[in-house]
Amino acid sequence: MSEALLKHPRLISLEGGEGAGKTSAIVAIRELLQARGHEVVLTREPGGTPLAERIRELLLSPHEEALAPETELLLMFASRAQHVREVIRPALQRGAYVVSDRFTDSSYAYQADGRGLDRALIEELERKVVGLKPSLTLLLDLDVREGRARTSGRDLWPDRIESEQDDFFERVREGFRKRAVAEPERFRVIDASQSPTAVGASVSSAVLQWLESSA
Ligand code: Z5A
Repeated sequence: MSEALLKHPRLISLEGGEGAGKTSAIVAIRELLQARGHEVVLTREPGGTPLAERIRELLLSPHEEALAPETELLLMFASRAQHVREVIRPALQRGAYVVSDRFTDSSYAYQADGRGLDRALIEELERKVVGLKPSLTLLLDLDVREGRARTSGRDLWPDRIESEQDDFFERVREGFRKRAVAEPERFRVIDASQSPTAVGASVSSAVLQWLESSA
């Protein structure tokens, strides 16, 4: 088990609420990095390996028995531990860029700010189980209702977390925004209410500036 938290220079994450447009933004980042000759691994959380994807199913499907917040947190970290060991570390070690649709910031926002779990527990899990932190995190910030309107009608049923009330998602949004203020060197906040083309352009320009400043 690792104790140190390494900010890896080729690990990038995308964060934000439901419907913020992470899926399209991640494609823009891949194109930009590939055009510069880099290998790029796109991945997501929870999930990213066959076993972690099974944990994702457990996390997102509705159950007759309510999932305790602690169970939810530990399953998020079980999925992340597998993902880091099987996909992220090997890719970084061979020199690839890894772009993850969500990473540990989501656990702080959803499980600490949203569910009210102890932040110190998450910090300890992050240090001891994950050991890695992105160097660049793009926060796609969007009004909660606008995000929900974008995704409503997409699925037959909302998943277990999507079924939460707006006040839960307001706490999550606020949690992300506070993290961005606390770590301005790592976060770039993108206005996700713009058109998809404008969001893609803002994301690409943020990544380009970051690449140039870290060269
Ligand atoms: N979770 C957690 O609690 N703790 C953790 O540690 C982790 C995760 C890692 C699953 O994640 C859930 O797990 C998530 C957080 C929790 N729960 N929630 N809510 P997910 O990433 O699979 O779920 P998501 O973030 O909600 O995915 P999403 O709704 O698909 O969001 P998105 O990827 O950002 O959006 P998108 O698929 O790119 O776009 C959604 C729709 O909006 C689509 O129809 C687009 O065409 C449309 N769209 C996108 N951009 C625009 C713009 N700019 N204008 C108009 N319409 C747009």
